Amino acid sequence: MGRMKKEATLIINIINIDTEPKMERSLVLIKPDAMPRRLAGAIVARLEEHGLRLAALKMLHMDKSLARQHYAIHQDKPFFEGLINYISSAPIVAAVFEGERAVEVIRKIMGTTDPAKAEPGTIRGDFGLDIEHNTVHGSDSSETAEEEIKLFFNANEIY
Ligand code: IDP
Ligand code: MG
Repeated sequence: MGRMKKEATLIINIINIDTEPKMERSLVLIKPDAMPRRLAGAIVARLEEHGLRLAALKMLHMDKSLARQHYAIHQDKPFFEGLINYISSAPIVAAVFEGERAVEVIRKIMGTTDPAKAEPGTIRGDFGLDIEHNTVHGSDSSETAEEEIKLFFNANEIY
């Protein structure tokens, strides 16, 4: 292939990568602090209002083993044991949402980890109580999302 043609092909490929819709899935957890405050429906609604498609939904009480697997990346952090106790303290809602760049979009709608720093209008900014009791979980990358989804849902529970 000539140099010009190679360069043209490269440019076309770059344009395609940039414009192709990136359909992703993300795991969302509505954490224990949200449930007694009757926020589950409002949180699902906020995500749906942004055009994200609900692909799976269930209520469950996480046991410590599932909690440790889900938060394994934080096992050496000082807050790990507290986090495991908290997330397994009461029933929660787990959901899979799908959409273009769903991981990034959901993280924006959730707001930053610490509710004190999260923007008003975000789920954590509006509803979060403190850095631990921050109302929602959303996967932090497409790869982690697929791993996390497998912990909570069988393939035949995802639509
Ligand atoms: P993320 O949920 O925004 O991705 P991570 O840093 O992955 O934040 O932390 C996972 C979860 O651990 C947080 O959502 C929060 O519930 C809890 N957490 C994070 N940092 C702290 C902390 O400094 N103290 C107590 N809990 C924390
Ligand atoms: Mg995280």
